[in-house]
Amino acid sequence: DLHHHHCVGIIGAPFSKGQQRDGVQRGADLIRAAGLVQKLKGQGCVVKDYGNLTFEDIPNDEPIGRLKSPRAVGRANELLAGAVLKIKSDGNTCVMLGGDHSLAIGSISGHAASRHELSVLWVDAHADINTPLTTPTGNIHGQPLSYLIHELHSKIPIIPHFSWLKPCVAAKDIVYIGLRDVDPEEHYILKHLGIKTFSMTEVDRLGIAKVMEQTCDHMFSKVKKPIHLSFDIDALDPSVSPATGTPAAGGLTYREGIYITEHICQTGLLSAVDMVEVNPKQGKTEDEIKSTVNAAVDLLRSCFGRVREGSHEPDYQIPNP
Ligand code: EXY
Ligand code: MN
Ligand code: MN
Ligand code: MN
Repeated sequence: DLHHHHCVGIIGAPFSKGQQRDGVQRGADLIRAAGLVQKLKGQGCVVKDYGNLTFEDIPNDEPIGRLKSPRAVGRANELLAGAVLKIKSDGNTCVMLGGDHSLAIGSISGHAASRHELSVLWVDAHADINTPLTTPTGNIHGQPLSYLIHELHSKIPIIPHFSWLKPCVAAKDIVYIGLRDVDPEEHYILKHLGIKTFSMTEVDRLGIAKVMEQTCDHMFSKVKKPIHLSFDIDALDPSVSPATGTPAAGGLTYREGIYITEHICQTGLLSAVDMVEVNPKQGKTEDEIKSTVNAAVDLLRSCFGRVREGSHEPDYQIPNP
């Protein structure tokens, strides 16, 4: 609401090498061009845009085993982790605009470096928890959580340009919402580690309000940790956000997405947000791109206090004639 202001620091990460479709590197600038900064300011946020990171080209980045572009992904995430740590140290809630979801490696690492412990809320059609040895595609955007989780540390090989990375999240501190396209190996990992998941089946069964109640019960069972929200736009149904690289039918409605972000805002514990996988080149029409980008902007607005019932300044007076 308007009664306390959110300090928001935005970092753009125009990076696409965690997957193979061109265009996703343009997500950050499109979300900005749709008026994100002005809209957040208009709802009372204090916003600092830290601009876009520049990622150096890494020649001869040959696959390692199945892993594609390993050095580029490692290096990009090292840079991003530093930028996120700086934004957190400046006292902001960090917004990372992707780019593909491999960027969660750096975003969560940088966030964790600024805080004792985090809860991670992963909103996605996919589990993104393949290891470098289970990945069916070699795309690192399908793997970020395996690099970040303590319990999987022994399953991650040594990869060049990843030596800076230390696991920083406990399996019990992760909650998923929106799953509907999970590889068998990933499903084993989720069950084996006892990770809390609300697939689309649970969203259907419980409704989004109970899902969020139970999500918060799980995240706050002991101490109230800062929340890292990692929002993959493909969590939403492709009818809402078609401009994304790996769309999956049967996703969250626009309203369910907004309910998630409104609810997380109300906890007062939101500390960093990723908004990833917006890919304009995957939209078939201008309207498809617009709908996807607008959904991303609206989700971010409700992360930072916008509520659908409306709001007003505490000292507002009806004008006298
Ligand atoms: N599970 C598949 C893989 O590991 O390649 C697909 C991953 C898609 C990941 C998208 C971004 O969330
Ligand atoms: Mn507020
Ligand atoms: Mn993802
Ligand atoms: Mn996804």
